[in-house]
Amino acid sequence: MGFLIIEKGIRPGVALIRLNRPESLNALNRALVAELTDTLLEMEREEAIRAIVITGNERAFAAGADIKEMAEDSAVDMLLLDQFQRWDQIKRLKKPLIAAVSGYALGGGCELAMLCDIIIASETAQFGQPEIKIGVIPGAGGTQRLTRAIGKARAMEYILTGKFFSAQQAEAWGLVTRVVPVELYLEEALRLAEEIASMPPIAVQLAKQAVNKAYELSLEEGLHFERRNFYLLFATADQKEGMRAFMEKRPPKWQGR
Ligand code: DAK
Repeated sequence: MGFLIIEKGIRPGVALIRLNRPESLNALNRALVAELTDTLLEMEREEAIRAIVITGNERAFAAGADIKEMAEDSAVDMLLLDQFQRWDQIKRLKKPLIAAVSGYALGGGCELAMLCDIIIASETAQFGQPEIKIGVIPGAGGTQRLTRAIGKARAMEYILTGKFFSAQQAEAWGLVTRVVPVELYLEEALRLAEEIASMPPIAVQLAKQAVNKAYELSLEEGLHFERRNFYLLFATADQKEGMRAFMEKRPPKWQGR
C-alpha cells in the first residue's frame, strides 16, 4: 500500500500530494521517500501540472525520518542506501513546490518543507531539527537551509538544542511565507499554487531556478545567471504573447512554449 494520496488537477494546473502515514505522524520511511520522489519526477514530466503542493495532515506535516527504521543501521548501510540522491532529486525539480504545513515539521520533515520553494504554515505548525536529541544531526540539508533561512544565531540555538519553534516564529524569521488559521492552510496553499500555475510556465521555472541560485552563487555570478535566463525567455512564444497582450489590453493566453 502506498503512503501518498495524490490528487492531480485539484485546481487548474495544480497537483496535491498528501503524505499519509498518520499513525507515525508521517515519519518519512524509505518507501515513502521513494514513492514521493518517483511521484514528483512523474509530475515533472506532465505538462498539465504546473505547481505541486505537498502536505500532511493537521497533526503532522512529517515528524522526521523514520527513527524505528534507521535505529540499527550502520554507517555503511547508510552509505550503500544512498538516500541522499532521492532528496537531491527533489532539489532538482523545475516545477514550483509549495509545502502546506500544519502540526509537526521536524527533522527530515522540516528539511522536506525547506526543499519546497514556498512554505504556508497553519498557526499550529511546529518546526524543529531535533536530531541532536537522538544522537545525530540533520542529514538532509537542515544545517545549511535552516541557517540560510533564519540566520546563524537562531539556527545554532535550535539545531544544538533540538527545541521546536512556532509558526509565528518561523514567519517572523522568514522561513514561511505566511501563517493562516488551521482550517485554511491547505486552501491558502492551493490558492497560491493555482495563481502560480496560471503564469507562463517556462518563466516560472526559470525564475525559480534563478532565485535558488541566489543561495549558491556570488552576487556577480547570480546576476549573470539571471541575465541568461532573462534573455532566454525572449525565445519563448509566451514572452511575445505576454507583451502583445499587455499592449492590446487583453489577458494573455499561455502556451508553455
Ligand atoms: N519516526 C518513527 N516513528 C515516529 C516518529 C519518527 N520520526 N515520530 C513519531 N513517531 C511515532 C511514534 O513512535 C508513535 O508511534 P507508536 O509508539 O504509537 O507506535 C506515533 O508516531 C505517535 O507519536 P507520539 O506518541 O510520540 O506522539 P506525541 O504527540 O507524544 O509526540 C512528537 C509527538 C513529534 C513530539 C514525537 O513523536 C517525537 O518527538 N517524534 C520524533 C521527532 C524527531 O526526533 N524527529 C527527527 C527524526 S531524525 C537522511 C535524511 C533525513 C534524515 C535522516 C537521513 N538521509 C538522506 C539518509 C532525517 C533524520 C530525522 O528526521
